Amino acid sequence: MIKIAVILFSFLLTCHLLAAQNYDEAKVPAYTLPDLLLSINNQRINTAKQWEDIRRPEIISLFEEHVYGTMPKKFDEISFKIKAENPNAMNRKAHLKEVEISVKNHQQSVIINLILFTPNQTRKPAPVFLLINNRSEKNTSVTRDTISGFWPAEQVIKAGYAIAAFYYGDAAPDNKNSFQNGVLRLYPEQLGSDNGMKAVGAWAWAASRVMDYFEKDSAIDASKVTIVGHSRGGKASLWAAAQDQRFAMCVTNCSGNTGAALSRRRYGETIERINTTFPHWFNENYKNYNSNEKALPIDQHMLIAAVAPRAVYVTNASEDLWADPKGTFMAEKEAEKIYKLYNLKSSLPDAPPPMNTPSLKPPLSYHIRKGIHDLTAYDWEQFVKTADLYFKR
Ligand code: GTR
Repeated sequence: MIKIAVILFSFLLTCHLLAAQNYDEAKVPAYTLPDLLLSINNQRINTAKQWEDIRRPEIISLFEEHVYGTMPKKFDEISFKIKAENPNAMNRKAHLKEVEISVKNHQQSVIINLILFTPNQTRKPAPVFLLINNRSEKNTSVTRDTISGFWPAEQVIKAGYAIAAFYYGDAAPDNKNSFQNGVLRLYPEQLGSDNGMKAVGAWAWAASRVMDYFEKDSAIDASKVTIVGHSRGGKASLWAAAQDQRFAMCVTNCSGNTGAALSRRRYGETIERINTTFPHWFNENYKNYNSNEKALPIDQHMLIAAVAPRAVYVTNASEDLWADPKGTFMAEKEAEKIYKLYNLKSSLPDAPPPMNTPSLKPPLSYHIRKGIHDLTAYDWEQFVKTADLYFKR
């Protein structure tokens, strides 16, 4: 009887939360965004140096404390093993490496399996796109028996870039009962603290370990690594690039709430909703902001800004209102202030551009694709064009 009552109660609660999602622009509450250029001690930030010395580190700590959890920097050991290799993959167009990245800490270990294709058309170290794969591993098939727009490796190789991916579940299973069975085994202390990282933090941590590998592979130009993520993977790619400055460019595709969209707008998915459905993504402190966005000392424009002066590509899809396209574009627009400190001019238009009309020019790029919540060959085509401009190829 009690069990039935509990099930009924959680069902009603979920219905209530679902019904509460707003898609009406007129119902977006009035809000004030936290000031990017005002430090916690009320110091005005006027220069790139002040930004780098004071405000940026402050913002990263605030995101660690209130949202994604602390990012562990140390571990006892890292090793890389080439498990399989094929220098003539993709009809001789690419060199395939399957790399086992093994990290040890406190006698525990985690293995991140990296799939990497480098282009054979050049002998020079190649710039690379790294995808945090949050969908089926079929998308990153090494035999290429499946070719998908989610990771269009042939297309990217043809453009002269290396392309890589790891499966996010290697770092943290995407499940509220088992997310601990990955990177978090190395850092058990994180689990006991309210500001400890959970799954999104672990996915971003793993991306940094892949970066550690890229720095050792002479086929890769580690100064030209683009980290790509879609949706929950896009929240992780943005967090990875914000705090690990070795990533030269970040793609955050349809990342929505607690990705590139402003939380304070409460349009589409909200903090309460995301914390309820996915309690294993963000830290415990973040739950204090359920229906209480205005108490947050940050909003997501500050995460995009933390990537400056490096390049960021933000996207949306026209049918993906859940991810709040307007609030996403507005967040990116806000970040312009920081690029300006570096004398970097943004080419973003004043209002969101029409569908399928990318604003490509780095360092701040944006497009809204016609269609559903997805990562497609069209999106990748634009990322490659932007990388060509950014890396002057
Ligand atoms: C949804 C979630 C979004 C987004 C998406 C995805 O259910 O509400 O925040 O992460 O999943 O990852 O595809």
